Amino acid sequence: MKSAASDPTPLRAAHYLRSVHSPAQLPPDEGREIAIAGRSNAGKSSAINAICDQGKLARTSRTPGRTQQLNYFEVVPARFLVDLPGYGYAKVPADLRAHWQEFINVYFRTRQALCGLVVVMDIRHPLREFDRQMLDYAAARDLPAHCLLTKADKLGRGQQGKALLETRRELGKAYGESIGAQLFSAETKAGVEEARAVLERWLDLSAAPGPAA
Ligand SMILES: Nc1nc2c(ncn2[C@@H]2O[C@H](COP(=O)(O)OP(=O)(O)OP(=O)(O)O)[C@@H](O)[C@H]2O)c(=O)[nH]1
Ligand SMILES: [Mg+2]
Repeated sequence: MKSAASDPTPLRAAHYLRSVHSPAQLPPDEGREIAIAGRSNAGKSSAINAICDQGKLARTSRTPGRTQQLNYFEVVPARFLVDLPGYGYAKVPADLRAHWQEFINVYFRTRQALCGLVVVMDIRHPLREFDRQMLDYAAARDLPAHCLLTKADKLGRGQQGKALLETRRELGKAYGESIGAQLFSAETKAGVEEARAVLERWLDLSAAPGPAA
C-alpha cells in the first residue's frame, strides 16, 4: 500500500536534539516550537514519527510511561517539535509526577517560543481530564491547539466519524471554535497530511532559515 507519508515534507529534516529533565536544560527561548502532549501510551511518539515520515525519530513503546523527559527535535534551526512526557501513567512515582506537573505548568506559562499545542488522544478515550488541562493551558494564553484522535484504525469508519463529531462538539462547548480536531493513525498514516499542514503552518517553515546542518 502506498503510504500517504511518502510525500515530501520539510518535517522530514527533523532530528533529535536533546532531552530535557529540568527547566535549566531548555534550549534558549527563541524561535518556534510545538509541544506534543497526551496521555501515556496515547501514541505521541508514533504520531511524531509518522508526521515526520521517519520510523525511529521518537522512541515508541508498548510499555506506558516511556517518554519521561521533554524530547526536542529540531526541524531547521530554531524550529522544534517537543515530545512531552505522557501524563496519567499510574506507576510514575508521586514525586516525579509532581516534578513534571510543576515543570509543564511553568513551561506553558512562560515559554515564549511555544507557538502551538498538539494533544494526541486515543480515539477511544478522548478529552480526559489531563487532556483538558493541557488545552486549558493553551487557551489561557491564546495558544493555537489541535487534537489528533489517533489509533483511528482501531475503530470502524462509522465509529471514527462519531468520535470526531463528538470531540468537536465538546471542544466547541469548552473553547469555542478555535481548537481543531482530526482523525489520525500512525498505523495506516490516515490524517498525516492534515496534521503536517497544521505543524508546517505553525512553525512557519517557509520563513525559517535553511535546513539544519
Ligand atoms: N493501532 C495503532 N497503534 C498505535 C498507533 N499509534 C501508536 N500505537 C501503538 O501504541 C503504543 C504506544 O505508542 P507510543 O507512540 O510509544 O505512545 P506515547 O504516547 O509516545 O507513549 P509514552 O511515551 O509512554 O507516553 C505502541 O505500541 C504503538 O505501536 C496507531 O495509530 N494505531
Ligand atoms: Mg512517547
